[in-house]
Amino acid sequence: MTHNPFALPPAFDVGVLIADDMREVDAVIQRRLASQVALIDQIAHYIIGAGGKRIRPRLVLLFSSALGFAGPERFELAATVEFIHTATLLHDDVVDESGLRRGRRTANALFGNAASVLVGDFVYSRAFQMMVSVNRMRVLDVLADATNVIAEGEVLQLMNMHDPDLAVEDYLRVIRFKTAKLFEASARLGAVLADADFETEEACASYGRSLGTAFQLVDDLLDYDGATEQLGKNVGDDLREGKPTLPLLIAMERGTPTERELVRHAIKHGEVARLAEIVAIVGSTGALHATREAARDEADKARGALEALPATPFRDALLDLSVRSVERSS
Ligand code: GRG
Repeated sequence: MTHNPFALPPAFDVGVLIADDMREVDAVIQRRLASQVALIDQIAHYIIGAGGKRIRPRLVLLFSSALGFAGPERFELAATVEFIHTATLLHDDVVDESGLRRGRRTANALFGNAASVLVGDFVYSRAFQMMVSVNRMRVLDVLADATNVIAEGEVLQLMNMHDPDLAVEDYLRVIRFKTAKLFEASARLGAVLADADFETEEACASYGRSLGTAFQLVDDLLDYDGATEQLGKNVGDDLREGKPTLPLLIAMERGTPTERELVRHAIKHGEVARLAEIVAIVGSTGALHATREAARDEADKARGALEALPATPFRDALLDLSVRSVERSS
């Protein structure tokens, strides 16, 4: 079988329902990635070709279809949110000095920081050309707001680094900004395209927000759980940066004084020498389990929001996605 870089891992395959639509999105992605500048072409194709789960474009497609919109603008906007996501990854891997992404060396590791940031800028500004092309002010409104909030989230996260006393609500604020906002915008765009009423649009946005929050909670717990090859990134990266994520915050709350001190020290100093012990503490205190439960609660909320939508196979697919997003191990 030939390798299809756009195939969704089984855990995220919501069936053949939108398979044709996703192929259309991939065609837009390929067309819109084109640049006469060889290095842009090379790096942009490198990161996009590595695949990824394509969850955000799926939200645009599933919500617009669930609300009866079938115009080609949905492909353009689905590709747009994937481009915004890709630009943030290119920038984030530079900021985090990450070496592995989607099971491959990161663009910064291969091509250098400057090229990664600049190609991120290209992909990001291409996304703006694409969103303008659908000629709807509300679309610009939603995406300008989302990208601004994502950037705020990253800066907030930077300010929280190495702080073992971070409050859970401040941690949650960061993940709502840096991750959930783009999920929210993707879902909302489906409703905007379909000219849905205010309540329906807010329900779609609410699903996206909750799903995105659940998704990041799982992302954070996998950093202390997943095997590297399954995860496609390096376990312990968050600790190396001194990121106080929920698994660590809960482990400190529940651990013995000695365990608490070990985790505090690791956050303060970005110390990974005792990663194995910290992974053990996160497991034995039940912090991993509690983080997964927090994600399940958010996914429940997401499912509740779907009640505002008509019963269609697209809504069923969104229900399914909320379960798989939380139970995933990669
Ligand atoms: C360019 C608007 C802009 C902002 C720059 C660096 C930055 C500010 C934002 C980074 C935000 C970020 C990387 C959040 C994490 C989001 C996240 C959960 C990424 C992983 O998403 P998946 O699992 O990735 O959907 P795949 O590889 O499947 O596409």
